[in-house]
Order: sequence, then C-alpha cells, then structure tokens
Amino acid sequence: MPENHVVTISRFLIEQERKIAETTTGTFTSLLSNIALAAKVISYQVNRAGLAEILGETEQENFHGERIQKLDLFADDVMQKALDHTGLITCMASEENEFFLPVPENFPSGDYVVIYDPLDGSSNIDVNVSIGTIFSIHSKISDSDRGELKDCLQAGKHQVAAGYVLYGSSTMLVYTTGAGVHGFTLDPSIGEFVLSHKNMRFPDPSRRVYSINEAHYPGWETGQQLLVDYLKNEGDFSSRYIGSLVADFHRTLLQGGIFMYPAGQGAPEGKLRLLYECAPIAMLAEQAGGRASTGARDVLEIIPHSLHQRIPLYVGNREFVDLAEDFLAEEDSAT
Ligand code: P6P
Repeated sequence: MPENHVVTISRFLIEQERKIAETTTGTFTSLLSNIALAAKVISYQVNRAGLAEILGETEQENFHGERIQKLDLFADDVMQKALDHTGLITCMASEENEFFLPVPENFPSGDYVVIYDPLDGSSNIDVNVSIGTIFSIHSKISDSDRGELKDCLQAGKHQVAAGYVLYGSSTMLVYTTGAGVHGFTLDPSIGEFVLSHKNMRFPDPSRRVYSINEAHYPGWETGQQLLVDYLKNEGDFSSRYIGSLVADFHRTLLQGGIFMYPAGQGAPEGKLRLLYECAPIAMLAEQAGGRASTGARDVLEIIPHSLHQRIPLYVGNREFVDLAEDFLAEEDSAT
C-alpha cells in the first residue's frame, strides 16, 4: 500500500473484521463507526467550548455528588443518540447515569452492550486541558432484548472491544478488539479518523515516568508511600501528572511508565470506576503488552458487583506494575 494511502477507521475495521471472522456481518464495524461519529460531534463542541455557551457547570450533580459540566451532558446525549437507534445494542451504561439504559422500545435491539464515560476529566474543560471519552463493549449474556444489569456486570476479560477518544491538540480515537491497539487521528479537512498509530505498544521503559497525584500522599497506605519514595529517590523516574485519565494513560502508552490512582483518604476503594474507566483501559494496556492491576490483582479478572464500583488502578509497563504490586504486597505482609 503506497505510503500516502489514507486508511480511514471504517476501512481499517472492515479489513480487521475480514481477518477475525470469515463471514463479516459488519455489525461490529457499524457499531465502532457510530462511536467514531459520536466522537467527531463531541470533538467539534469540545474544540469550540470556549466560544459556545457550553462551558462551565450546570446546576445538576451526578449521583457521585460531582457537579455535572454542560459538556458532560452534551457528550452523554451524543453517545446515546449515536447508538440507541442502530439495532446493534441491547443496552448501554453511562458514567453519568445511575442505572443502565435499555434500548428504547421504539428501536430494534441488538447483541452488544456499550459502557462508556462520555467525558472523563471534565473538571479540566474550563482550563483547556485534554479530556476524553472512554468506551467498553461486551456481548449481551441475558435473554432480554432490552438488556439486564448482568449484561453490564461482566468481567473486563470478556470485553469484545475497548477504546478511548482523546480531545487534545488533535483528536485521536484509540481502540482494540483483541487484535492489538490501533490509533486514528481526526483529519478535520476530510472529517475522517485516519490510521496514524498502528499496533501501539508500550515502549521499552527507557523513559521511566510515574504518574500520580502526590497531594494524596498522606492518605496512602505505607506500601504506596514507600513505592513512590523509591520511584522518586532511587528509581531514576521522572513525574508527569495531567489529572485527566485518558491524557495520562495515552502519554504512558506512547512513552512508557506507570499511571497510578491508589486507594486513599476520601477514596477507600480508589476514585476510578471499574466499568467506565479501568476495565477498558486495562484491555488496551494488556493488548499493548502492558498490565493493569488494582495493586493486588489483574483488573480484567474482577467481576463487578455494581455499575459504579471503584477500584485502585496501576497501569503501564508490565515491569513497573509488577514492581508496584511487590511494594504493596511487602507492606501488607509486614502489617
Ligand atoms: P485527582 C478526572 O476527574 C478523573 O476522574 C480522571 O480523569 C483523573 O485521572 C482523576 O479523576 C484525577 O483525580 O484526584 O487527581 O483530581
């Protein structure tokens, strides 16, 4: 294929589906293409947020008690409308909604379950820091054609796909269907996501970067404090922290390192949500040759007990995640 050949996400999906299944039904390609469409619409608004009256907070709070930003609501609505009529899904679950969302009665249902955080890191919107959409796709396991809670509460290892959209200096869509991790950059001149990062993998950890909010240090368990002390003083690491999971993970994936959001004061199970953030990020990490752990066990092995379950997250190069587990286990065994 000539170097200058533009490979759009739709073309790449079709080529990948041909490799995975002899008979390509195209439903999966259609599902991811609809998510890509939603990403374009959200990207347009995010990139003009400073101009449109869409900045800032609403009077509403989500049931986590977090003030909902106007763009959160917009992004949630765009994701739902991009998927609900397709006949491809049986239900959805959004980080912005307390309960799962059955496909409306007036639309046909399908076999997939889409779980998503429509705009993660939204507290960064008003200061123009990169934010992201995260999505996780399962096949339904219930007999209901409008979905059941158990369709959403599946272990991350059963995901059929996962990905994120990063609204940064450029808009990128990064996804995996279990056949590697592939990144596409939105070309505004043609309105298409174009293949820009094929087969993304954590690089050998030449750049030893750890990423964590050190303001929470006093609330960490001792093993976590000793781990960060080691990384700072003996591990020859540098530190980067954006405070937006998609941006922090994307940098870790491209440059190597480890991102950590441990349990701590005010977040006894950790802050990040298993279904909407950690499980999709974990599938991407494993597919890119890395690891994702709670500090004690693989994220992908956890069977969720509730839609908004939170867990600690350690994700990045395999050897760094292993190191983190060693520090935490050592302290546990000492106490
Ligand atoms: P803290 C954003 O609010 C978010 O959910 C993630 O995107 C990010 O990694 C984390 O919270 C940042 O949390 O406590 O460092 O502000």
